[in-house]
Amino acid sequence: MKKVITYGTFDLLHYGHINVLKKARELGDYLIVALSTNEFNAIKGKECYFSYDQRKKLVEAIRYVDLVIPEDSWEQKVHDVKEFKVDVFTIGNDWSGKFDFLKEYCDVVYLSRTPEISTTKIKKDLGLDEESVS
Ligand code: C2G
Repeated sequence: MKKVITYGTFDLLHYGHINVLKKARELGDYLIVALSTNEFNAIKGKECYFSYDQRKKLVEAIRYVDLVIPEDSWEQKVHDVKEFKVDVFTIGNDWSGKFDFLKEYCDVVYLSRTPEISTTKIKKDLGLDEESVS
């Protein structure tokens, strides 16, 4: 069984997330999503609308996803690849080149992003971004 892993916040789940998860799943037979905890999002400088548990429930409901685990540090990827015997690490190409160090342990695939949508854009369009709310 070819196992794939990807990482992300997946806040305000949208079709760009679904596209990348579909493509990630198509790289193998089993997809693990390491979902950023709120504490790790704070390290990434992101503030989530949905809690970790709410985001986990949403991501677990996606047909392409087989397992959701927490992502709480930048350093856990090598451990995760070894622990889950992962064959492929994948992520959107906004991260292109950033995780090439994983090539020592598994295949590394950067997937094209869905350009026109983002959680930030959704918040802005709904007037929920910092400028609109302040
Ligand atoms: N994504 C996409 N198209 C979009 C928006 C997001 O393909 N329009 C992809 C991203 O490239 C990423 C995944 O969806 O692969 C999740 O995106 P985010 O929730 O923004 O995750 P990010 O903050 O990039 O977290 O350790 C890695 C980080 O946790 C990645």
